[in-house]
Amino acid sequence: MDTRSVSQSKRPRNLPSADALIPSQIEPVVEEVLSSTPFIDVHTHLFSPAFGKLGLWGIDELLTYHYLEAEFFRSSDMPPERYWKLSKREQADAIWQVLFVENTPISEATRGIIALLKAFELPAESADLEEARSFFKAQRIESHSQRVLQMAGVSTVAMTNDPLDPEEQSIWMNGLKPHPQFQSVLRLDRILCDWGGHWQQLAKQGYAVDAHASGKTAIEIRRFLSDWHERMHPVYMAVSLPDTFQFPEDTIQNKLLAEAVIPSCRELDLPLSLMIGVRRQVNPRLHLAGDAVGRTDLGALENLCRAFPGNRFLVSVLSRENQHELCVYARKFNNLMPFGCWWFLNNPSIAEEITRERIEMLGASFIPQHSDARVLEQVIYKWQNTRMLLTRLLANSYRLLSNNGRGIRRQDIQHDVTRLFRSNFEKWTRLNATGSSLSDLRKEGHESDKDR
Ligand code: FIX
Ligand code: ZN
Repeated sequence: MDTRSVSQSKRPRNLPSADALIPSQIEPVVEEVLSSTPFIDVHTHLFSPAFGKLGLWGIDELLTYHYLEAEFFRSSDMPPERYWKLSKREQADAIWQVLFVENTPISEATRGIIALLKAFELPAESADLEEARSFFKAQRIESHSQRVLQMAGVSTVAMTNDPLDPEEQSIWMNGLKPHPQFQSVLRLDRILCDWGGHWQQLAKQGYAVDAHASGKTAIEIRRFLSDWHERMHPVYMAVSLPDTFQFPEDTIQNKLLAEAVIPSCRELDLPLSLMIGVRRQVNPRLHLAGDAVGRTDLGALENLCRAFPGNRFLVSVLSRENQHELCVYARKFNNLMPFGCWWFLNNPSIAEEITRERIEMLGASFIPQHSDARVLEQVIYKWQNTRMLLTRLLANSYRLLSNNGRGIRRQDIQHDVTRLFRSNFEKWTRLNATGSSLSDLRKEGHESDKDR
């Protein structure tokens, strides 16, 4: 018996088109497309130069990144209380000595520092940081930030802007010139995760809110959000939520979410980013490095996506154990866009597993990565790593597809890479495509370098 199905036997063989790549060309073309496509970094803690001291950059900030501080406390006998009393420069020296001089920097975060030093042609094995310090001291932040984004292959970054952060607030209130490469994001952690500690700030600004979120509170928060929308022009609103997050549940947080934030997002046509699964301050002695992770009940996300089909949700979950479920929910709800391998997941082994799973389950309908950079130059090594990983993963997917009988053309690869690292986000946030290519960025970088 002929085992071919009727339709198979009648259909002419689907021959690869003339411009299809031969298998050995696939990986180099994927690599080339990834390196020439400017990415959008959809979540960072960076600031445009106009924010002054809030924007972190340079070797001392890089070495005192909280990822490295956590590793430092594992290899040093210095108690955290003593470390916090040191100056930033002394802290950086201590971390360099322990993690880079006395030990081999094989962890992901320490390797990142080495990659950065190499990118700026700075010594990676010296006993002190003097040369690196004088290099960064000679930079002007305006041209340096442009050069760094160009080196990272990133056209645009999304900042994290909390209107209740006292330092940021005054900068926004004094009027801030928007920067085309630094998009703002309205972060709601203070409002949604600690209403008790922050409602009075809104009340002082003239919004009729109260501690119990009763009466006109929800309407007034919507007015507050719309005022800040006018001031900031954010590309989305965002909140990070604990692993214990439940929805629906009778809490102030959920009341504010359902009656203020979600309707505001709909009205202002903004997505809401939910970053779920953090266990804040499990070890307060470590300050920012003291947060951990917990598996969450993604039934809460299911309920939100189903209850609010007119809203768009950008979602990252911190626990490795929640990743497969997130993909399943994204298959059920097209108002859900998974993004990034967040924080403790941004390691090659875990990012590989998650990204492969997402490609297999969602094709190109997700955003593979964000840098979460807190210090400007981190975007260089973080995006270098992402491009390296995606080269392997995408090339493998195209090889499998080619074996299945579909010709792969350069334009197919370009289409997918643009979708993954630009247009999924542009479409979700209605961000206008700038159309700037990496060669435009390079030109801009060169020009500003000359200005120095
Ligand atoms: O809540 C967040 O946006 C987290 O990404 C950060 O607060 C966290 O400390 C971090 O830097 C993770 O990469
Ligand atoms: Zn973050």
